[in-house]
Amino acid sequence: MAAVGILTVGLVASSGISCRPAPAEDAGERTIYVQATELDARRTVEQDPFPQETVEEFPEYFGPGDDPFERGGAPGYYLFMTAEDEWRIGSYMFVPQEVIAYQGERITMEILGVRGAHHENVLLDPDGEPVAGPDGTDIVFTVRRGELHVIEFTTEKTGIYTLVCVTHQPTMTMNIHVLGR
Ligand SMILES: [Cu+2]
Repeated sequence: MAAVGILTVGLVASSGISCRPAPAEDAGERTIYVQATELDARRTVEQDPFPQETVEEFPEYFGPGDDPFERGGAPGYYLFMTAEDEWRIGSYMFVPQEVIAYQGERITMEILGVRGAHHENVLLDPDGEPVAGPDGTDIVFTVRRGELHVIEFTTEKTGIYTLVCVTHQPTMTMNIHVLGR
């Protein structure tokens, strides 16, 4: 009986410790490795005819509809004829697009400019407000192809932080899902 009693006390004590929320400042560090990039495909019209119906159905993304050689619509998307016999389709993105973190973590994010000439970015908190870095200034920065840009911030709120490339909307946004401890 005595042994059972000790075991019971031990379980209660350990469960009490594990349920205590960790202080936000003790949540640790996390490094996230990111590519600023794009995915695309090139096809000859012999392989696949130019998908004119996509341009006409979504002109806000892929327009204008009257000149397939002109690149227009939303800057995050493209679909256009590159030559008389070839077309190209694609979109810009961060890889990864979805990231998980915990509240109170000190995040280091390394963003490598791989494809796309340049990306103008801002980091927003779950309320849509710019996030400040360690020096107190808002995290607003440009990544050019060939550069590695490092940002640091702390996930003070739970919810979804977003890294937004304002150059390439609506496709180029990373969601950082910050969970409570
Ligand atoms: Cu971009």
